[in-house]
Amino acid sequence: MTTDQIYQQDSEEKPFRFNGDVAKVFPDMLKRSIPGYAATIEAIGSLAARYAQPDTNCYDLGCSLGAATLAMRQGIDKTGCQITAVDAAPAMTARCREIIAEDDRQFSPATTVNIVDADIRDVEIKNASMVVLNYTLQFLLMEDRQALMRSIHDGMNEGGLLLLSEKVVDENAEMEQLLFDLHHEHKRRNDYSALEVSRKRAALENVLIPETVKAHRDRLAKAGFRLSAVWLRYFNFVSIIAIK
Ligand code: GEK
Repeated sequence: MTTDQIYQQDSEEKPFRFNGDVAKVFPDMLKRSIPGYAATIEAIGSLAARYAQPDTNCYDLGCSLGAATLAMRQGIDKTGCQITAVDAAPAMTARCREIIAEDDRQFSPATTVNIVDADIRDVEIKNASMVVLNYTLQFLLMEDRQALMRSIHDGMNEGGLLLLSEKVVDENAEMEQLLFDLHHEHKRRNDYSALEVSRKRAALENVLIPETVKAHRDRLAKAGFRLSAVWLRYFNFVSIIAIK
């Protein structure tokens, strides 16, 4: 795994982009930056075993290098499933294709994966038994989030499962400060310097727009999901499951 040193060198203030430099270090970046990331990937495998249904589609929206896609594929134990993995960053999908091809060569899995270069807002969801938005919605314009959630809901089969993981903000300013500080310390423990942490934070300003847990659950309910629950919270990162 190549170590993320992007904000060691980069002193210029530029917004964060999912480019080739990021794709190269991405697994290390996620592992060191997102508390609970490994747990979400593990749960996606378990949930795929329960929720992916025969002859249906599963979606990984904002797939990056395909970690959630691979977890879903390993979890699925039904026949006739197809995974559509979508990302708008060509540097991500190019590397994702190599990773999935290597998995195909090694394991010849029954579930096929279709990697699509597209904006997730333009993808038609249909006959879906499982949809994953693992830390992706936070990068969408706020005004586009409800419509996306509605189109995901409408393209899912009854009883289908959506997994939504996000960075969040707390309603209470004091608690938000504490959670913010705990995340900062977590990154410092994972060998990011204070300068790297603050540069990355500046680069993500207005690129990653977090909301409260309540805002996410209200949106899911408004989109038509019958149930939702937070199954993981680690500082200011949560993962929610919702059922149609
Ligand atoms: C994982 N899910 O490893 N359309 C398509 N892709 C998008 C869009 C969009 N509108 N906006 C952002 N992306 C992955 C991790 S990373 C999370 C997801 C992070 C893509 C973007 O190109 C990037 O690859 C991904 O969403 C977000 O489980 O970097 O914090």
